[in-house]
Amino acid sequence: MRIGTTLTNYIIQNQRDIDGATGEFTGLLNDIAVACKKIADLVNKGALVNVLGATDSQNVQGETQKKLDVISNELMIEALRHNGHIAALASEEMDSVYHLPADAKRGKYLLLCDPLDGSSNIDVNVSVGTIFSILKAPEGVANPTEQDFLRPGTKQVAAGYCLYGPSTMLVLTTGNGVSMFTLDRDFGEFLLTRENVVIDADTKEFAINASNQRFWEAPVRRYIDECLQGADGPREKNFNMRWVASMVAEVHRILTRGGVFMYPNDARLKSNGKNGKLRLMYEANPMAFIVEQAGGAASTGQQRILEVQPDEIHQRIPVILGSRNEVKRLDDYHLGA
Ligand code: AHM
Ligand code: MG
Repeated sequence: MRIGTTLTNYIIQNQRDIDGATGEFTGLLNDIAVACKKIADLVNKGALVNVLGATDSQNVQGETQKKLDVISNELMIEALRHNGHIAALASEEMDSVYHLPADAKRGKYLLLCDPLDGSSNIDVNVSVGTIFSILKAPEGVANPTEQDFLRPGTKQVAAGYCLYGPSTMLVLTTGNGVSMFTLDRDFGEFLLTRENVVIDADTKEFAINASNQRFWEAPVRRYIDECLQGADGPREKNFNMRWVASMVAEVHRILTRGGVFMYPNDARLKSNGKNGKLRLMYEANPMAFIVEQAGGAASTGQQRILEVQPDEIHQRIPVILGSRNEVKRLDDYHLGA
């Protein structure tokens, strides 16, 4: 498609490739884009509009919510609840499924989102993002329940993220490759700036929070240890390391220049009863879908992320994703352990 075409036009053109899609799907992506533009505006203005800092409330994960976490969640709901494109919404910032007002028309999609991922970065003016995953809603159900959301990532109709960085970019897959759009603030539109994104199969760059090293399991320890030995070790090449602590920025870098990202399970998380840190349904699944659509891979170390059957909306999962030969190597190390 022509570089510079608007997101709306792009979606209309692509809609025919999506099984059973009607104008509703275009409408839904448009609603999400509207919310993202509003969030982008607030993230950009920051202290000028008094949105930095924390609230005194916690989300279901027991994490203190930032003001912008709460506002972004409200903006997503506001953009979606009256337009008739979704049947229900689930978010990192809400304990349970959000049901539409009784008088609102029900649409045929379910939306899962992390309205503002990487929010520990807000106050230090580093990139954050919105992540979303779209599933089909069950037919004829006015108020879908948590059970209706619990589908593996392979069932996603579309997924994407919006990165609030030096530029605001929306990255999207509808299962037919990955496209990137850049927000033109003069026109208020996302314009197509890159299509058919491909992640190199090999890389010399990894991303992991190394402060957790002493808690890692043996396969991750071995992998990172070998990377750090560089040209003197078994990998026979030097590696570079990055950690933004913002998954959206991390995945965007990998889509741009390759790499592997890991947030594995570890002894510290396990002792707190957690299976990894990141959430399966609105962090790992949408990112796994995007990465696979760009020719990369996404795994728990034991299993393809997209095939994991969820047990609950806020379920956590170990995540390894990016350049496929590195993900394969990590899978092999897990298998051998
Ligand atoms: P959040 O949803 O509470 O923002 O947490 C998710 C973020 C990811 O963006 C990032 O990869 C990770 O948490 C960073 O974790 P850590 O602070 O442990 O390095
Ligand atoms: Mg998050």
